[in-house]
Amino acid sequence: MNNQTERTLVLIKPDAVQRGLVGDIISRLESRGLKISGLKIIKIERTIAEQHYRIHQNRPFFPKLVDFITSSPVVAIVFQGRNAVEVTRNTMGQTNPSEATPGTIRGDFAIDIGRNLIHGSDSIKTAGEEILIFFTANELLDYEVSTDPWITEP
Ligand code: D4T
Repeated sequence: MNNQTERTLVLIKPDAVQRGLVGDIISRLESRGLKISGLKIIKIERTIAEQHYRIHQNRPFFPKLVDFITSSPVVAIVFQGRNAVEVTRNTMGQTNPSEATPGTIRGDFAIDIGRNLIHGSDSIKTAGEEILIFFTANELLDYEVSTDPWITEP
């Protein structure tokens, strides 16, 4: 992985899995130019969810947030590419889907902040921490594809 490449954690949340939006969401991020480094479907355990969302532990919505993210399977993905953190966040759209710009994932498919389809790490530092919660080092692959120089200027 060269030093301009970042990795970010994406969780395709239970609402998106239940609604059959997994393929569409992956496709948007993949066609943007991000590469899948790791991918799995999991049912998140409560202790893991509480750890992942610990920054919100004193907010009123915390119990419902943990209930929701543990209610049904999620797809966990590590995406890799130049500016992966920022690119993923702006492809997702605003946290509150009612404010998200059309053309973004949330802006096209969601209306409720408690059902906002996708999580993406909010900084490079957070991404590093979050990836470690969901993936071991040997579950993440760094590989080249022939389109690399057509997506990112070397
Ligand atoms: P996640 O973490 O799910 O990617 O969302 P964001 O990074 O975009 O937003 P966040 O951390 O501020 O919120 C985490 C998660 O909590 C839900 N939420 C948030 C909620 O249900 N009610 C609220 O008032 C807020 C602020 C939505 C996302």
